[in-house]
Amino acid sequence: MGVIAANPFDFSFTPARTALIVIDMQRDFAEAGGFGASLGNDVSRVTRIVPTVKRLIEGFRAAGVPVIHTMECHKPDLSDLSPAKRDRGNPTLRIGDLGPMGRVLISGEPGTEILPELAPIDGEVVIEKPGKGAFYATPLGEILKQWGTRQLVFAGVTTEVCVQTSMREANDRGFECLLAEDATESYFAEFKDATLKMIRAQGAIVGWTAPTDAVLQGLANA
Ligand code: TIU
Repeated sequence: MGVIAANPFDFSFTPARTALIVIDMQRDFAEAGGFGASLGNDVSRVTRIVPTVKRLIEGFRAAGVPVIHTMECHKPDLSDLSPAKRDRGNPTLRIGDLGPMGRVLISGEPGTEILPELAPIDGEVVIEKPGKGAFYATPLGEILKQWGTRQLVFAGVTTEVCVQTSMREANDRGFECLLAEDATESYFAEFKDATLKMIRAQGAIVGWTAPTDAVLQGLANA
């Protein structure tokens, strides 16, 4: 058993039943010319957390606890992209359009790739997801069931969109979830802050939050 000093109270976990899920640390959300920037966002907020996410990933690798990566992306024929998603907002580049980093959020395109500093290593699961949540229309739930995973640590972007949606999906599927506070980011400081608060409110109604140092300390002592 391990314990992470977390909010609103300690998070107990069993390393053999735990996994780290790194949400959508893709070039398209972090680099100029990508989808995030095309929506009018300041992407430097995302690049700032890369060293912390890297430290978290390396800690899980060192502890032998699985790391799962997700990528928000769609099939080249757009058959998994609903008009409701494609037409939302007023981006200068829509999903599937050709931009400076290839076709936006399309599987296999350069912009869709995970940032090189955080790239998956051999044997790590990479989930391509067409929705904001990591469980919707993906094999993630089945994989975690096969592994016997019960607890999930989350990191990645953006806090209130794909991370929170995935955490809520996981919570409803019976997982105990912790979000690494400084290994997640939003394009909006106030949205990140509100999300961390709403996750751990009401006695951890969605889950726990903790700084990366506390997560790594809990892993090292487990
Ligand atoms: N990965 C993810 O959060 N996708 C988004 O589109 N997020 C925004 O905040 N736009």
